[in-house]
Amino acid sequence: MSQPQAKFLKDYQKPLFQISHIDLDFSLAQAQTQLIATSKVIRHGTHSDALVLAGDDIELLSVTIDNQSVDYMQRDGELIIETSLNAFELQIITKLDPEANTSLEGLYMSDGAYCTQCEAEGFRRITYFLDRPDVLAIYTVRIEADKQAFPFLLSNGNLVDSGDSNDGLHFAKWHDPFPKPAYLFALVAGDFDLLEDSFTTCSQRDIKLQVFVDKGNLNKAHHAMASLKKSMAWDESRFNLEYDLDIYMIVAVDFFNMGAMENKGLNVFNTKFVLADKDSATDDDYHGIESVVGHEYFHNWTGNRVTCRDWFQLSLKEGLTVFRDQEFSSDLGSRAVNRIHAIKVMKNQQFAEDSGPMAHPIRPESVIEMNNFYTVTVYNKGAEVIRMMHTLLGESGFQKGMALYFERHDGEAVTCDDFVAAMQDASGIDLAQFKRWYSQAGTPQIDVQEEYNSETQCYTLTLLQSTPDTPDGSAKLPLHIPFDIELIDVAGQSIVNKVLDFTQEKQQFNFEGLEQKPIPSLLQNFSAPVKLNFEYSVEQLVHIMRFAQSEVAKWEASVALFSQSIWQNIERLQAQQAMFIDPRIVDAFKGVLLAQDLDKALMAEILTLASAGSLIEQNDIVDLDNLKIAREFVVLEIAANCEDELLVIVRELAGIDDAATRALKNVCLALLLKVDSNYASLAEQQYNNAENMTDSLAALSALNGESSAIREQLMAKFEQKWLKTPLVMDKWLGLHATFTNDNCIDKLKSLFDHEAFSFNNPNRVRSLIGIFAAANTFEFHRHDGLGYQFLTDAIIKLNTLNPQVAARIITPLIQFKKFDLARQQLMINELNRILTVDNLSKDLYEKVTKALV
Ligand code: 7ML
Ligand code: ZN
Repeated sequence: MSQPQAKFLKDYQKPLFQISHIDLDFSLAQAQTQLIATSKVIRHGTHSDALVLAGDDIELLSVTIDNQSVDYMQRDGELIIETSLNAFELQIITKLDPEANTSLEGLYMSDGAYCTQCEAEGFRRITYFLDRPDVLAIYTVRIEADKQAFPFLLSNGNLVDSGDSNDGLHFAKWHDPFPKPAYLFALVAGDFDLLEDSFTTCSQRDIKLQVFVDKGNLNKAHHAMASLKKSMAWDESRFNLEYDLDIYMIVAVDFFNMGAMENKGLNVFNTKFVLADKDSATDDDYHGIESVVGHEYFHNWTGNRVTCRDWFQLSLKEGLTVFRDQEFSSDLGSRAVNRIHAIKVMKNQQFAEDSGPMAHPIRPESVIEMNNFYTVTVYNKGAEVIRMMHTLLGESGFQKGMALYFERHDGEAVTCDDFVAAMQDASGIDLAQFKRWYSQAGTPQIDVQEEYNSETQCYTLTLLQSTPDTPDGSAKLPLHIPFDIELIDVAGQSIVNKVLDFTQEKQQFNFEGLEQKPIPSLLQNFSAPVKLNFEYSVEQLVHIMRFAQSEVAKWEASVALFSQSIWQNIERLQAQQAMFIDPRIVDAFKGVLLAQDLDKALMAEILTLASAGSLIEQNDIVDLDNLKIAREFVVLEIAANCEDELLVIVRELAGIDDAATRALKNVCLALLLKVDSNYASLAEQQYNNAENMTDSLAALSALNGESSAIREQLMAKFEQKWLKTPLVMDKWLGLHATFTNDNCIDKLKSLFDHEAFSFNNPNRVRSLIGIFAAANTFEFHRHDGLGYQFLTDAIIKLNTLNPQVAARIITPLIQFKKFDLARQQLMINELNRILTVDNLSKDLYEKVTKALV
C-alpha cells in the first residue's frame, strides 16, 4: 500500500470549477441511504481540465451530465469526469451506510438518530464533491424518512416545504440562502424533545431558537438556551454583529467526536456541552456549556459569513472564534479566572505540543490528515495571537479592524493574511513583523535581566528572545512581542504599568527616576505566548502576590513559588539531601487562605497547586520519580501548616450555594485529606449532604488519592445512582482513570465490560482512557510500561473504529522526549507496535511517524 502523502500550503491553487448550487435529495431508510445530488457546475477560466471530485467510502450508483450518462474514472478517493462543457448540471447518485459508520464523520447514526459531521473533509463521505472550503454553494436539501421513527427532519437554513408521503414516510425541504462551503452542511433526522424560545435582534427581527435533546432531557436544555440568548446579545453589543437567518437550531447528540459544530443555522453539539441540571452537572460543566454555545454561535460571523480559503487557514476562524468566546466568558464572568484557565491550557498543553514532534505554526505549512490539526496550537495559540493584536491595537482599533474585515470579505473564503491586512489598514499599525507569529512554530523564550543603578536612579530590563528549533523546520526570526509589566515599589505602590514593544532579538528598557530598586511583575496577563526566564527571588514573588494590581499576576507568582520549591527539592533529593520548604512560601499560601479582600474563585485558583503534568511542562527534561516525591512533600508541607485555616474554610463555607465559594471550599477539602486520611469523614459528610454535582464530585475526587473503604463505598453509591445517566458516568469513569493507585490499570481494564462503557462512544473513551493517559501522570508513566501498553492496546482497537479519537488520545505517548531513556524506550516500543497495524489510519500514521523520526 502506498504511504499517505502530505499536502502543502505553497501548492494552493484556485478551484478549476465552481459549484454555485447543489440540491441534495436524501432517502433515509434502515438498510441503506440513497442520495441524489444535483449540482450546477461552472468552469473557471479557459482550461480544459477534467472535473475531479473527492469521495470517500461511498458507493457510486450513477453519474449524469445534463441528464445524459457520461464517462468517468475512479481512483482512490476521486471521481474524474471528462467534459468540454463550461456550465452544466451534474447529477450523482450514491448509496451510504450510516449504520455501519463508527468513525462519526460524514453521515452516521447516533443512538437512533441520523446526523452528520462534515468539517473538515467529511462531506466527501456523503457525495462526490469539490470538498474544499473555497467552493461556496447554495444548498437545497430534501429529506425523506419514516415519520414515526424520525419525526424531526432538519437541515441548514429555512424550512420551505414539508408533508407526508406514502408508506408511513414524510419529508422536509430546507433552503439555505447563504452560499457555504460543504463543511458547514448538516442533516439531522430523529426523535427529540424540543425546547423553543425566541430572540429579538437589534434591528427588531424575531429569531426562532430551538434546542433538540434526547427524549426525557428537556429540563436539562435550559442552560444551553439561556447561553445562546446571551451569546446573541453579546455579539451585538461587543462586536456589532447581528444574526442573519430566521431560525437557529442546536441538536445535542450522544455520539460526537468533538465538542460541537457550527453548521449554518443547525449546530450539532456533543450532549456534554448542552445537557445540565444542578444534580447532574458541575459548575465547570455549566461554564463549559456557556462557552461552547458561545463559540459555535460566534462562528456564524467568524467562520461562516467569512470562511477559510483552505484548511491551512483554519486558525483564521478558530483562533479568532476562541478569542471571541474567551472574551464572552470574561465579560459575563470573572475575567481573571477565565484568563488563568486559558493560560493553563497554553502552558500545560500548547507548550507541550510546540516542543514535541507535532510542533506546527498556527498556520501549518504541510498536513497529512487535516483532522490532526484541530490542535491547541491552531485554536489556543491562534487565540493568543489574536489577543496580542488586540493588545497592540486596543479595543477600538481592533473593532475597526473587525469592521473592515467584514466590509471587505463578507461572503468570501479568505486567508490569515487578509485578516491581518484588515487589522493593519484599519488601525494604521504596522503588523509586518507581527505576522511572523503565523509561520513560526515553537515557543519563544524570553530571558530577562534586571539592573538597578542607585546613583542614576535608573532601572533597566534587558530582554533577549530566542525560539528553539522545531521539527517542522520553520524559521526563527525575532517576533513582535507585547510584553506587559508592572513595577512595584517596596511599599507595594505601583510605579509603572505598561506594555513594552519588544521587537529586537535583544532590547533594553530603561525606567528613570526610581529612588529604590522596584519589584518587576513580568509578562503580566500572559501578554504573549512565550516562556519567561527570570530568576525571581522568593521575596519578589511574595511581594507580587501581595501587591500586584493584576490578579493573574498574583496567581502566576504563586505558581512560581510552588514550582521553585519543587525544583529545589528535586535537586536536594538528587544530592541525597533532606527536603525542605522555605517558611515564607508556606506563609504566602496561608496569607491567601486568610485574605479578606481576594475573590474566592481566585483564591481557589491559587490553592489549586500546580499538577505534576504542568510541572513537567516547565522544564525540558524531568526526573519524574523525584518529581513525585518532591511534589507530595511540598503539598503536604503547605497543607499541614495551614490545617487550621483549611478546616475553618471547609466548615464555614459548607452549604453556601455559590460557585466560587464551592470552588474554594472544595480545594481546601482536598488539601485537608492530604494532611490526614482521617479527614475522609469530612469528604463523606459532604458527599452525603451534597445538593449539587459539584460538591458530590469534589468529595469523591478528594478521596481519590488513596484507596479506602469510604472511597469504595461512595463510588459504588454513585454508580448505582447514575448508572443510566451516561454523562454523569463519564465523571465516574474519569475518577477511576485518575485514581493514583497501583491497581488503577487493572480496574480500568475491567471497566471495559461495564455497561456504562463503550469503545464506540468518544465521550466514554476519553473519560476512561484519554483522561488516564493525560492526567494520571505517575500511573501512565509506570516503570513497567503497563501504562503505555494499556493506552496502545486501546489505540490499536480504535484505529479501525474511530481513527480521529485514536489519534487524539495518543498525544501523551508521542511527547516522550522529556523523560528518562528507559521510559523513552518503552514509549518508542509501543509506537513501533502501532506502526505494524494493518490498515493504519492516516491520522495515526502521521503522528506516529513524526514521533519516530
Ligand atoms: C473549541 C471544535 C472542534 C475541534 C469545535 C471541531 C469547532 C471544529 C468546530 C472551542 C470550543 C468548543 C469547541 C472547540 C473545538 C476542536 C475543538 N469547527 O467549532 O471549532
Ligand atoms: Zn470553532
